[in-house]
Amino acid sequence: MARRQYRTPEERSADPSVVELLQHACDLECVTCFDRADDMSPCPIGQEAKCCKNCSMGPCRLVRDGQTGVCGATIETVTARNFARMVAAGASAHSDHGRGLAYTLLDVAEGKTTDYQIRDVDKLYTVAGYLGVAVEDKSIEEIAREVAEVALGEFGKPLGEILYAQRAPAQRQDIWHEHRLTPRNIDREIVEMMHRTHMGNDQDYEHILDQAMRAALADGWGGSMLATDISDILFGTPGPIQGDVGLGVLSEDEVNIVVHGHEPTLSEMIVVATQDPELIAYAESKGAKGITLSGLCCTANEIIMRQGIPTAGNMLQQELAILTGAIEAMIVDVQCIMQGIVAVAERYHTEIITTSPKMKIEGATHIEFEEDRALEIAKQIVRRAIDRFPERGETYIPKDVHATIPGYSHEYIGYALGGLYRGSFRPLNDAIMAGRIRGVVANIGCTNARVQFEGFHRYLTEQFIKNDVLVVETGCASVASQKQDYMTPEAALEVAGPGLREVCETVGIPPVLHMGSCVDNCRILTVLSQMANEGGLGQDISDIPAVGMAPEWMSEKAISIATYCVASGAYVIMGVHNPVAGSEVVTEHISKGWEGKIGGKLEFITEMDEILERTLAHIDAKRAALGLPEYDASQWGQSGDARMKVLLEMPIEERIAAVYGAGNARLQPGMPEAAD
Ligand code: XCC
Ligand code: SF4
Repeated sequence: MARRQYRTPEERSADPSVVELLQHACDLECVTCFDRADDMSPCPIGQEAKCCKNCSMGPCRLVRDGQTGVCGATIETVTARNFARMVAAGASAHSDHGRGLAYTLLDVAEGKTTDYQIRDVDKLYTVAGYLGVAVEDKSIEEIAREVAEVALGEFGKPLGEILYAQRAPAQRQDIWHEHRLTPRNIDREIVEMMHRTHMGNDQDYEHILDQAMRAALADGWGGSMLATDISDILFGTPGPIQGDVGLGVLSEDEVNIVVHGHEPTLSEMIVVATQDPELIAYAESKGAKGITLSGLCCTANEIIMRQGIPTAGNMLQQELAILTGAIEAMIVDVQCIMQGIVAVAERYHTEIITTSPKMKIEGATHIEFEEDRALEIAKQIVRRAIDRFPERGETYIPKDVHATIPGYSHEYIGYALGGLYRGSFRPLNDAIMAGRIRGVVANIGCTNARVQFEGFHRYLTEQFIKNDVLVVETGCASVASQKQDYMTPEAALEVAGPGLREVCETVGIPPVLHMGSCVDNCRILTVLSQMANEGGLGQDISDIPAVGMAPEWMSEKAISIATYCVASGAYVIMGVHNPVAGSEVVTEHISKGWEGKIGGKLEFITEMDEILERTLAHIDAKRAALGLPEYDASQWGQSGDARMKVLLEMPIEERIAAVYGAGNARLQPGMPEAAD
């Protein structure tokens, strides 16, 4: 039998620090997800959604043309059902996260926990407005209690529709009503999705996929949006903050604690505990110089954008982080946590600590987190980590740290563009209308062991900003750009195209904006809505020259996000593989079919350059449909710091000639240079 082909570290990763650790893993003969991916090809039947196991007359494998399941289910029904169930699972994960935060807010309002506070009162008032909670003559606590109660009602109210649907542009709301896509309540749409895909129910692929859109909208405009809003109320609405990213943030001589997962309730308390002078002294008593906290996955996004806590890496770096030998404890809550970390941790002194009542891993320590004793438990966990420090052996930390400025919330972008009193998206719309900014790409989602780690993210982001496309990012994709040094304003000078560079220099923003974690993709929805409402770029999200993408997606949550963005009018491109490839009809339906029906479309494209081409073509087509001038890079770039920088790098003679024209007598070489 032919030996299986293993990819080289360079084939596995576009991030040099990860290449280094993959080589280290190889030297140690430590197995990671990259090896397991090479060891096991994806199941060809499951990959294309040709398998149904929804009842015990199956599992049925529909591999021949025209073949049906024992019950008669067609390939269209089976692929649509499988896709719909991915949406339901993804929507449930985001939404359950949102529910947890609503309960925390209720606890704070009722005084059941004093470890959390309401940090952003303005946001509380804003959200009260969205949820129809009157604020006159009420204390902050009363408002917070009512906001929490109405928010919790959104998950299961018996009548009506989710309130946040009204935050979409009017035309979008009409489209949703016309096709009965407006979610009624969050839980109901997910439950109905599971009901409809049970054996013997909905067997019309279009009808199944309509409900998939409704369940996804309940995520994007429901559970995720509530998660984001309540996180802002409790932990503060993000604004730009300086931070560091890369595995090099791990410390050689301090206790390293890594928080990994998604929910800010846990990580925010660990932040407080690691700053406790008593615990720092305790760490010193064990021979450490202090405590270094860092984050992985979306937890990292949550705490870097609010507290400036460094990010160690993204999803696929979780095992590799432990391979540094430098982590005393990895504290996890929910979502995207690979069981493989326990086996890697067993080779080291690292303790894996699970904390959520919803998740345990065999071989990990479980210390359950309770909101009313949050800080006490956080301190207990930190103390355990410190106790491990004397057991630390040899370390292998890549020297890889990158500066970043994350935290571009909807609110901050409005402020950056319009100022404190007249926060506005007008300058952004104007820049797109003029063609300085060609369009917008939301590059989001995961990293995936089946494709080269960050290969798509890095290549595509670079190409987009070179082509004057403003990029906004969340989740693991954003970590790739931060490690690529694209999330500092200086990146604009180096890489961005001339028009985008002018805008970035004027406003002082990076060409790639960090907008948060994966639930924060709803921030992108509200930004797009405001752009549509601002005027000049059509009436609806589907009119805006913008594309969403998750080229290295892996989770069911990513499928839910893609679906709610499409149902909100966006063109969304996903990479890796097409999970409905088993049916050409369904593949066509989620693309052209959905575009005809609701204005957005979903495509799975596995070639980088094809993603790039289709994205730019879509942006240009939307510009043309709006009657905007054709994108022309040669018009821009004659102003601003970039030109200044080029000038300053020239020898003085050339600089004078460039500024004043050759032979101009006003300045001659040898005259004193102006201060830089
Ligand atoms: Fe998970 Fe949110 Fe995907 Fe990253 S991007 S792998 S879902 S951590 Ni959300
Ligand atoms: Fe097979 Fe139909 Fe049962 Fe699915 S529901 S496993 S297609 S018999």
